[in-house]
Amino acid sequence: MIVRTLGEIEGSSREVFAENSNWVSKRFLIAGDNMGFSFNETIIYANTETLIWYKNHVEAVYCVEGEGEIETTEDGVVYPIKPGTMYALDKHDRHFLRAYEKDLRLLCVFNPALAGDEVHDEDGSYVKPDQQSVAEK
Ligand code: 9YT
Repeated sequence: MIVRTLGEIEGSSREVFAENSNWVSKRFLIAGDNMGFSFNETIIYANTETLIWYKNHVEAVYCVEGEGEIETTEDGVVYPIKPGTMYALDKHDRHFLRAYEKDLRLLCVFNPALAGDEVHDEDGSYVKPDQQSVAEK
């Protein structure tokens, strides 16, 4: 059984801040936990836009707080995000993620699991699992 609290994550190496300061990811479950997926709470800061393209992962995202939108870059379709909305990047969809005037609080599941220390590269992606360094357990 694994039990963790937000208080334990915050201030530890499982709390990862984006290099562009657009988000913080609190990584409750990472690859080293051997669940086959990772599970994060992510805060997307208000009034930000982030280009994301998870070429090497699929991700499901469930919004519990805030308001924003995603825009898929291939076709320009905009999907509103608010509490109760889930989206899944099942096709490795390249997209902009925008938070409006309040922070977005999102619960995120990645497969394969994140090693734990990933931040986006210049494409907005994370490295392949076999290129990952293994973060703190
Ligand atoms: C929704 C999303 O992908 N936000 C960027 C951070 C990511 N969720 C993460 O690493 O937790």
